Amino acid sequence: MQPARAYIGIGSNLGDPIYQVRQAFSRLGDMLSSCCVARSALYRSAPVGGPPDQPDYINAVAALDTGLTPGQLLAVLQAFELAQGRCRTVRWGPRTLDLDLLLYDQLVTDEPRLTLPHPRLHERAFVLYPLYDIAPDLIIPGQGSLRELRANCPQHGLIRLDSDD
Ligand code: PH2
Ligand code: MG
Ligand code: MG
Repeated sequence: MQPARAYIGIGSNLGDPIYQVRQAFSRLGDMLSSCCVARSALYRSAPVGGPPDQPDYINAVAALDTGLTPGQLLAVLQAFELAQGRCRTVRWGPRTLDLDLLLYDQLVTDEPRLTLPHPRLHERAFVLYPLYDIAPDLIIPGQGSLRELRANCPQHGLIRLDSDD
């Protein structure tokens, strides 16, 4: 069977976020039945939503070619979050690691545990800008071209970090 192309949004704002995101890249690179084919730059931004007074986030996006189903992939991502100390308490509260399945090929689904494309992907600068780094020609089902979505999304202070930051 042909592998699927999946895009994973990575976010952290606790426990040395740059380290957490690099660790996540490394775990995604070592996954069974999957191959990490692209990694974006790292970006820093103020928290969007959630409780006030959270630290800034570091975000990035990775592309995987995977033989896993969306459900299997989600389970692996959640295991990686737990392995990096994620506790689920406050919605949109601070976290050591958040791994969001953004897209799985052009699949559209709305199940209790998984909505694809990710429901807020199209309005979040901290997802659109790193995603554009690695897949500028992408079409987001139901939303249109990534190029246009990004062009219409203000950066809101999003800062692209140099690779040796
Ligand atoms: N994730 C959230 C809520 N707010 N803000 C930024 N800047 N980056 C995130 O990854 C983020 C957020 C919920 O997942
Ligand atoms: Mg998230
Ligand atoms: Mg999440």
